[in-house]
Amino acid sequence: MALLNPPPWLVRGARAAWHWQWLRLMEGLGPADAAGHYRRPPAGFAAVPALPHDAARPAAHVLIVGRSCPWAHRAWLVWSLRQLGASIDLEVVEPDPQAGRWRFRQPFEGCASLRELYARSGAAAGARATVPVLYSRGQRQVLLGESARLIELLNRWPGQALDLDPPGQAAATAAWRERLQGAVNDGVYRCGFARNQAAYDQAETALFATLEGAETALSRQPWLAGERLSLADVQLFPTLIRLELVYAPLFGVSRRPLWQLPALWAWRRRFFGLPGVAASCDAEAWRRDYFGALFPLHASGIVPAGPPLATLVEPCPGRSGDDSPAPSPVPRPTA
Ligand SMILES: N[C@@H](CCC(=O)N[C@@H](CS)C(=O)NCC(=O)O)C(=O)O
Repeated sequence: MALLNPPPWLVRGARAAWHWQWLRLMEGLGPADAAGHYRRPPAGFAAVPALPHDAARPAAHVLIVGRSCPWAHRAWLVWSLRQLGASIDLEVVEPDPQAGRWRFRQPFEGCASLRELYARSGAAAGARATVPVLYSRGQRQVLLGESARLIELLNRWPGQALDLDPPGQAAATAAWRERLQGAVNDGVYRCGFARNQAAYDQAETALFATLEGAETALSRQPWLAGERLSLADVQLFPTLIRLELVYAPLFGVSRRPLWQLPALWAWRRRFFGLPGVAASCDAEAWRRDYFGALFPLHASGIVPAGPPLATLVEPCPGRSGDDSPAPSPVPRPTA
């Protein structure tokens, strides 16, 4: 009974002990610098290989993704938009929350986990085994494990004649990609994994300033870098489609709900309608994985109810006239 009204010294002590423990647990999610800013560790297999000679051969390569991972999602999107399924198989790995690693649903090339595949490909012992990964069946080797480079390689891969780095807007695409990578794609993690208020404030300010810049760009053109769909749009989508479902409630990214940025809202709806995009979105899996796995941020492991995905890709609430038809440069696949 006494604990219902604990003495202040006990509350103070418990808070300090919990905070100390929390900081130790956060180290498991990722390193921070001395000022408490989250610093994403570098990816393995980051060197960009040449386009393989057997790139067009059916099933010679495999793109390994996890459903909840936004970095994997961008690679999956390029795979879908350029219809690369004829030459690259898609392998979806599942999280193993107890072991904290990705595992294959069926043994893959003799491996039960992604870590085994990394080790067999020559990764250092103890290296992070991250998705996405492009794997060569011929070489029995991971070729590339860094998503920003991987989407560029997949854009050069023989496939659908869609160029997601259109020459006429190359500079704008590159500038947006660079800005998004730090302030938005990693920015939501910088908010969620910040170790103190100042680190969070800095990341959150940069994130919303960039989203407001995107809102301005999208109020005068259909796609982020201009008239044509590009890798900049591909990079923005995985973060924005998880905003209300995961990042706002879990990472504290809730300064402005997206419906207050109507051009961004309409852009997200337009992108969602592109071929293959909806099939890459599994909101239930995202919420289960994030709320279930990120124990230091959500110790109970309870997965809260969230808005159905369909409500996030409806016309912007309370506004008419934003429901612009998709000026899609993506050819529809024949049935
Ligand atoms: N820099 C990598 C990061 C990818 C990444 O962090 N993936 C996470 C899932 S969202 C992962 O696989 N983590 C597993 C681990 O750290 O062990 C990329 O962009 O490709």
